[in-house]
Amino acid sequence: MVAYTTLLTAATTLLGLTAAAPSTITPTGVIKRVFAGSTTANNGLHFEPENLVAEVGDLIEFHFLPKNHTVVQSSFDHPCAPLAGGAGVFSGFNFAVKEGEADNVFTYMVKDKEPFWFYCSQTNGNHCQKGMSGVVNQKVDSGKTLDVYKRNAVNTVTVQPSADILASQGGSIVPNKPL
Ligand SMILES: *[C@@H]1O[C@H](CO)[C@@H](O)[C@H](O)[C@H]1NC(C)=O
Ligand SMILES: [Cu+2]
Repeated sequence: MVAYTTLLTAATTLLGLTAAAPSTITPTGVIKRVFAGSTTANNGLHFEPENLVAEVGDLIEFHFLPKNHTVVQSSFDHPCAPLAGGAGVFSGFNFAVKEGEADNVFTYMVKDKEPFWFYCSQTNGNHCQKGMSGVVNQKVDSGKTLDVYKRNAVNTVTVQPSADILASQGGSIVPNKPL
């Protein structure tokens, strides 16, 4: 929170918009857990749940099940590719695990009510093309649904968000605490 506020303040100063009110996100305290991988659905290439509704300030917390998955923020228009501009959320390949859950989880805070598309960027087995993607706050009426995203993903080639595959951004890697 502190870093985020500071950044916004710095950007505001830079633009000379001193009158603009500093916008900060108030945490709701709500944590929504998503499991990356699964022993059942879609042969494990799945986020559960994969279609979430969340409020600004909610934390989305990814728990990684076996294999070697990631979470990458995407756009509806370009499935299996990171958000343009390089500022999207990325967990990094930091959660490979053979059984149970990875020792750490990846969390990010919901910043607005716009759809947040995400996919797994594991190319070994083409996870995204096989349906390992999800969305927070999709707009059903727009026709931009997760079903369509998945259909469009089939013929894409996965793009990694950065050359350094461990470099997570836009969220936090924290210990996986038992409930
Ligand atoms: C996880 O997957 C990435 C990308 O395929 C690979 O470079 C990395 O070595 C893998 N890590 C482990 C621990 O298997
Ligand atoms: Cu995956």
